[in-house]
Amino acid sequence: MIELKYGAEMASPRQDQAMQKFRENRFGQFIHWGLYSMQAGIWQGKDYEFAAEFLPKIAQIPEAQWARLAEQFSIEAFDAAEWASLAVEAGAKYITITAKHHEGFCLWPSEFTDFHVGNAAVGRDVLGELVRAYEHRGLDVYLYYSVLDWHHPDWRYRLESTEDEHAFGRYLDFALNQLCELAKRYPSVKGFWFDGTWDESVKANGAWTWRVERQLKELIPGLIVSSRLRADDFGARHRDSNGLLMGDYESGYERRLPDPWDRAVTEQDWEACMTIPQASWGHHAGVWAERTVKNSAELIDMLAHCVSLGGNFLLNFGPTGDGSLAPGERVLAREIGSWLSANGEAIFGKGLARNWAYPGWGYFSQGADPATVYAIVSKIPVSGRIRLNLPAGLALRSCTPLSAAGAGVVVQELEKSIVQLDLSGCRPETLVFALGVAAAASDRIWTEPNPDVVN
Ligand code: FHN
Repeated sequence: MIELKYGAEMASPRQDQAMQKFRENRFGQFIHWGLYSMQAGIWQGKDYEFAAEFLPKIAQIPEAQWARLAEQFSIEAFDAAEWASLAVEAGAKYITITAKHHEGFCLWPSEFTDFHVGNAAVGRDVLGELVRAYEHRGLDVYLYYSVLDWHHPDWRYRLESTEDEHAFGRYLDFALNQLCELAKRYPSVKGFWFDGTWDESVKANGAWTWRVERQLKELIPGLIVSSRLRADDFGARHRDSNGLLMGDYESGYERRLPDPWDRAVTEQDWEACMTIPQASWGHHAGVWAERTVKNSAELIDMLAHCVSLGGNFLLNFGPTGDGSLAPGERVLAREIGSWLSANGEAIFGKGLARNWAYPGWGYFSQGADPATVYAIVSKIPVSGRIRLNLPAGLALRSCTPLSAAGAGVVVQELEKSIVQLDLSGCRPETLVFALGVAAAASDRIWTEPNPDVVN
């Protein structure tokens, strides 16, 4: 073991109530919203095929010109309560909001910069409105904070001179002040989600990342901090130089999910974040983004994938520049929510079904009840039939579809420990079955005909 001053603080996952809640939530809504939402990936008529929030860099827009967009940020259509309602309809249990993205514009009136909503055309504490609205609807709120800041004159990508070191030292003081300000203004938030921490300048300041985590946790006991904040004494990120996770959960899965066979990932808490179009987090109005939009079946599959490996799924939404929710995203949110209202039992508070191998046609999940396993069937084969290979010593006692769509299932014992589900009579959507399992008492494993079978 290498001696570290700023490495991991825990050798195993946190088990306190706040962390249990994080784990049970499983499905969160990510919100990317800022000045870039008004431009929506388009500058002077040109559609930039790149993440909308990167427009100032991609279109090489001078900083002062970009900053003037705050004068147009009047967000007439913004209604925090409506946003919160849609999150509830989608079935999300928590929300992560970009308090400040790389552009540096703050959604709260910060006393440490002039570049904030209080000075923009809107002139209100938009973040405060969102925190209150989401909490009022029972959702946990997390704040996204980009350490990378394109607007601040003291930001440095790397430290090449004493002057750089001084400037960046001032920047780190500024960022810590802002973070403490956020924790004091919104003490009910459950966690901080960090980003923009990959540059050499931040990696050279592992001590600062360690201090930030400490200070925020002193201000808000039980606070949850993503691994992306942290660097250790030697600049190792997420995991310290001894391979131990820093922060409270692994937040490195971005627009990708772990291999479904990967059991190692279940040894810690983790969360994957995902865009609806291929690669834009901020609202993008271009054809490129529209062409790559995922459908609700794909997103539900990803959610189930994460849950089956004990992870959370944070699905991003990019509201438009006037504050209204993008129509396509409303539809997706409702479709996911409608699926969750029938099948959420297999998702919330569930995780890895130990001893059940990845089946290929979907996923297994399980909660604390050892007698129930959920089969989430997202890829129904052309034959309409799937096989359940039961772990040794277990028998199937019941197979109950969670939604009416699965009512036509026909269950058939093929041989000891192998059961076939014929789904050709079911409606073609992601089907979920609650499998009642128990120790095998005899060779006959399917005891009662399923009352729901339509044959
Ligand atoms: O550059 C950002 C990007 O805009 C977005 O915020 C994502 C969300 O995970 N994080 C960064 C890329 O890793």
